[in-house]
Amino acid sequence: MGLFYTNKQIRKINFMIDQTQINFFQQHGAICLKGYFIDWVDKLRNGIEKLISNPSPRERSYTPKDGSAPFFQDLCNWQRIKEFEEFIYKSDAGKLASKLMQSNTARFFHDHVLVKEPGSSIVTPWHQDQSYYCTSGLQTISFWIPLDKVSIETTLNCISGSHKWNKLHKPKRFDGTDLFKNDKSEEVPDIDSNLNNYNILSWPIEPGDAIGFNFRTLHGAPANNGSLSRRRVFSARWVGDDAIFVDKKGKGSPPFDHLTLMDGEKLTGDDFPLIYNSNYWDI
Ligand SMILES: O=C(O)CCC(=O)C(=O)O
Repeated sequence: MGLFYTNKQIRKINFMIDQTQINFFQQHGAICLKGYFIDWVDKLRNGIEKLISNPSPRERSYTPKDGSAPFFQDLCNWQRIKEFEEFIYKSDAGKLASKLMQSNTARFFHDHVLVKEPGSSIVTPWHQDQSYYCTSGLQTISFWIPLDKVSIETTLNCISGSHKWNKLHKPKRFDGTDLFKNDKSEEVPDIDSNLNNYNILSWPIEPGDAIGFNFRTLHGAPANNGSLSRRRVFSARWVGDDAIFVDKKGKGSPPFDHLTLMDGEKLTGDDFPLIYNSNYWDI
């Protein structure tokens, strides 16, 4: 890893988060954080352009059959894109994650870039990220950080309280195919035909805002076809004290094929750096 920061450097914290926000996130499984990452917008945009011009073997982009613009996606690039690594180590995201997760520690899980080009007709289907992951635990958060203005029509939608349903639905690729072979788990319910049954949280977004959501929260996002602007998103995903490795016995997403951790072991190792620990850094 190219960057090393002392605890003092990591401790430069500029944000405020109060108990009302923590309670909101714990209760609803999602929260809108206004302006928290404003200082990182240009840097993350640069990182995304570098990534698009040199994607990883994990790139999974979707090109709509109707000829509209693509939906670019790539994962786990912080070890080679310096702007992403700096964000993880130097921004306040780790401490913010630990506070919202109510965890003493925040460990980085993975980065994910999701760019819907203007006019893209690809809808992100409803899903729970936890179903795709080689980790489990209740203390989790993803920061979905748009680098463009996102209207209420195209923003992320999260189902309030779904992180507490105690149920993980079948993971599917965004083209509708099953992620794991012979997966008999329950399908995601037909939310779009029954919108009145759910309390859906969504917020219009300015660059530098973030939506934080639990890995178990059901979420999805509309197409970008009503919009003339790009929808570039950097997503940073975090786990807390209770994170363990889960052997999904198949190629999850991210794949993390090279890990040698045993089922049930604490999630540690170079891929998952410990970024924040309140026992040492909350002086
Ligand atoms: O950006 C999107 O379209 C979907 C985001 C998402 O599913 C995620 O960040 O887990």
